[in-house]
Amino acid sequence: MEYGPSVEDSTAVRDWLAQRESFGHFIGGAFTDGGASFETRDPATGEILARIAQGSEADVTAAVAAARAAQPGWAALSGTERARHLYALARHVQKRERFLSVLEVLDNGKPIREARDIDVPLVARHFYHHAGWAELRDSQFPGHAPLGVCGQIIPWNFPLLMLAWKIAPALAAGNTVVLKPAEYTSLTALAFAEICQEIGLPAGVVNIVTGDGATGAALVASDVDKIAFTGSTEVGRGIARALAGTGRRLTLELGGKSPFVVMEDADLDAAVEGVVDSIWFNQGQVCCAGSRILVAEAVAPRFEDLLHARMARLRVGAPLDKSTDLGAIVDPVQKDRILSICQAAVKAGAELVGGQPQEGCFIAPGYLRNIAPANPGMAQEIFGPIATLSTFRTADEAIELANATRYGLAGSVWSESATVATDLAARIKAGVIWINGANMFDAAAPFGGMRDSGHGREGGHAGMLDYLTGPAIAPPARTVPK
Ligand code: TXE
Repeated sequence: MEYGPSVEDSTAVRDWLAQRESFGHFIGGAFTDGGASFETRDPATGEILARIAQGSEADVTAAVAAARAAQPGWAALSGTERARHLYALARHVQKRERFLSVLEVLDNGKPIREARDIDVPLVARHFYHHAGWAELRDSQFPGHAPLGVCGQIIPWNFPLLMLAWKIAPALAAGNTVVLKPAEYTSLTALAFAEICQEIGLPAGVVNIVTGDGATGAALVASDVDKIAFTGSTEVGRGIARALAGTGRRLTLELGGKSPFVVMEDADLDAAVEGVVDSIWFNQGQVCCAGSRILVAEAVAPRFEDLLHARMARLRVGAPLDKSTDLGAIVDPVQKDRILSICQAAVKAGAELVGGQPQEGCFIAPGYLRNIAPANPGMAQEIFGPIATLSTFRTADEAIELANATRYGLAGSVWSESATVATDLAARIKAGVIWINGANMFDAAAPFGGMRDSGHGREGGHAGMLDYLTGPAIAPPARTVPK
């Protein structure tokens, strides 16, 4: 029996958009109206979805004032009370799982399978996990205090998930927030604002100001106690310069060019599947994507055959179609950026396999082979569905290649030997290493980079510390068992 394409129904989301048309900011528990705005589009079709408010300096100031006013009350709640709100956010995200997944797909272009099975469930998981930390804060972080008001700037590749990574720990610690979503993808943040209203989150605890880089810069310049930024290394550097000497806290989660190391004894089928999860997940628009595949020379021909065959079976197409593997690139500007890096790589001598542009915002999966270490495609983050493929002879050479980057976000090692894998993992300079796996996330596992990939951690105990002051009093001395 043949199955036709099964397409997720978007009627509920379209009704929701039609009722609103134009979205204001979410400040002090209510939506604003009027003011300058811009269009947000479905990258798969080019259709205009809604108009979004362009946040001014005055909007940012109003949002920070609302967050400042709400913060003492929020921090004074018992851990159990704060946890109750975080549990409610988690539960309501789960209840609206389908709605939020479809909205994310329309705004961002990612395949529905990914939004529904990965992004939105992880959003709920982050709020559940951090509800636990809200309850445990005083016992686990004695003497620490919340920072106050946190400004949070997020990118467009995982819009709702990045919101959860930022808001959940901040609230658990007793901070209030002003969050700025990316200009391409504001819609799920605004739907989340409605959830905040629905669960009765105290006004001003979460504020959302939409807009572009200028709105983000206004937030950086505002009277906040911390900036948490995820985005490009260039913008992250500018933010670090702007905050230098102000005493304000800063965490940066920036780009990457993560190595994906396949040793001679690796399970090659599993490793090929790992590449699919690594660089062709979310069209390669993933900060920790395993974008530099490094394969042991002895198995490289066999690995490449398998890779090529698997790549040919991937389906590029309508993001709401449940059989789609790769959806749309988020915006034509990003598509052009990806293609120009690939062209430069080819001009410098690399061979591009697949990776052809298609009509609209689509690019077929691909990889660059025969690529020299100095090729621009090896150095720059492509942030699209194109990996590089190079070979090595020895483990030392693999490490040398893996660390030949200014980034240090993630890495992945494939070997059937636990000794080989753990030895290599320890020698790769990156914040996160996966063994025989890739792009695996959990709210309990701290995520973050080193070098040009930024600093600070999100998730787990380490992530909580980035939203708390240092201990005001010395923690109780530990007794060492004899
Ligand atoms: O990022 P920007 P862009 C990388 C990736 C991508 C490239 C460019 O390589 O191709 O960056 O993407 C806000 N002050 N990553 O241009 O501009 C902006 O409005 C304060 C990797 O979209 O860094 C958005 O909300 N904020 C990355 C956010 O910063 C500013 C994810 C990210 O946008 C600002 C995204 C300013 N001066 C891109 N200028 C990752 N680590 O996952 C912009 N913004």
